[in-house]
Amino acid sequence: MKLFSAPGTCSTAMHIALEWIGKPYEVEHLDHAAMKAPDYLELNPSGVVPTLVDGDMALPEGMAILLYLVDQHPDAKIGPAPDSAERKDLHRWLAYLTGTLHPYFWLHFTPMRFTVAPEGQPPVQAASHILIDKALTQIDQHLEGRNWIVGDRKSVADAFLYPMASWGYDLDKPTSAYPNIDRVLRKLASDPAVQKVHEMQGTSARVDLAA
Ligand SMILES: N[C@@H](CCC(=O)N[C@@H](CS)C(=O)NCC(=O)O)C(=O)O
Repeated sequence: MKLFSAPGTCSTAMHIALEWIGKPYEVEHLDHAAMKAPDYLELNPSGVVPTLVDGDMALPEGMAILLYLVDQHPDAKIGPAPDSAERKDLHRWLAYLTGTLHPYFWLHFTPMRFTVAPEGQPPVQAASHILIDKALTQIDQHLEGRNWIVGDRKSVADAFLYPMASWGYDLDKPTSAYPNIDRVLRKLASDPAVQKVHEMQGTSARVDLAA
């Protein structure tokens, strides 16, 4: 398997999942220009990371990749099996994380894509902070009294929360203001697989593990 990724982005989640699986894989880190190059656009017409290549197959879209990895590697137990009662919860939370929380961060990071007026960018960012707070509050409430997002073991849903909530540490209302998310992020930041991913990316955990 080969993952096309970029340090610190959402594709960190798929990289963590590959580490949890523990089988040989390759990662290629792309910069912005490489994501828009014709050979990469053949694999991922959106020109974004992640893309997973497995044999002849190239699969874009984070949620699709994470579910593929769960199902192709059942022994790794990185998500509930398709016939289990908890599987619907994995779908629900992956859909929310990839389809709601993640796009809210696009408004924060790339406000210029959401307004045609330069003076419109600060209000777009301000709106993103309200939306991100709403989503992180919902996730934090869900995590109250729980160890992980789905069931009682870590899953690809937690892996996807990791980069999203890591971005949140830079906001005016930082991720540390959401105690249950902060607790899960701390556990993940201490996970050897996550630490290996940081090392391979040349990044470091945003959670202050000493605090
Ligand atoms: N719908 C895609 C979105 C992926 C996405 O937004 N990736 C970002 C990094 S977190 C990216 O590559 N952005 C580059 C760009 O938008 O030009 C997915 O879920 O995989």
